Amino acid sequence: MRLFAAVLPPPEQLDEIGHVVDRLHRLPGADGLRWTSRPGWHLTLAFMGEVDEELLPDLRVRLARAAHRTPSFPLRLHGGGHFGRRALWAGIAGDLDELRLLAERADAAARRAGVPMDEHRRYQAHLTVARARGDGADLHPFLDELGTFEGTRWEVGELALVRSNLPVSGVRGEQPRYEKVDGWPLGGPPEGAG
Ligand code: 3AM
Repeated sequence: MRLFAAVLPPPEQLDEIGHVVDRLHRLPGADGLRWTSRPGWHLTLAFMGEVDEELLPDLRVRLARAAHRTPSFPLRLHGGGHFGRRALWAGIAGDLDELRLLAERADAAARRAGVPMDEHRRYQAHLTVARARGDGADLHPFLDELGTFEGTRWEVGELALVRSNLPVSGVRGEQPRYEKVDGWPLGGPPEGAG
C-alpha cells in the first residue's frame, strides 16, 4: 500500500484554514486548480510510496519509537507559499525544529524498516491546498490572500501513518483518498514502563 507519515491538524485548525480556502475558491482562476480534499488535509513528514505488507510490522515498531522520542510541540498554520507554479500551500509556524526532527525520525524509521526512500530534499513544512494542472498556473493572487492568514496554535501530540488511495476511476481531477491507518503518541510513557 502507498503510505506516508504525517501530522494531522485538529478540526478547529482545519476549519480556520478552510474559511480562507473558501475565499480562495472565489478568486479568478480558482476553477483551473485542483483543490485538495479537506478530510485529507495533512502535513507530510515522510513520503514512503508503495510499501510491502511484510515490512509493516517493523515499520510500525520503528514509527512508534520515533514518536516516543519526540516530545509534543506547538504549531500553527501561518501564511502561504508555493512550489513553483504547481502547488499552493498554507505555511507552518511554531516549533519547526521539532517538526523537522520528527520528519527526519519518520524518514529514518522507514529507511531502517527497509522502505526504499528517496534522497532527502530540504524539509519544507506545508499543507497543500491546491495543485495546478498541466504546465502550472500563476498562484500569486492566491498567495496574496493566504499571506495574511494566522491560525491558532495547537499542540502536536501524534505521529500518523496515512494511506493514499489513488483514484482508479480515471475521472479527470479526481483526488487521492487519504486514510489514517495508525497513529502513535508523541512523548509517551518511558520505554519499558507498564
Ligand atoms: O500533499 P503534500 O504536498 O504534503 O505530494 C504528495 C503529498 O504531499 C507527496 O506525498 C504526499 C501524499 O501523497 N508525494 C507523492 N509522491 C511523492 C514522491 N514520489 C511525494 N513526495 C515525495 N516523493
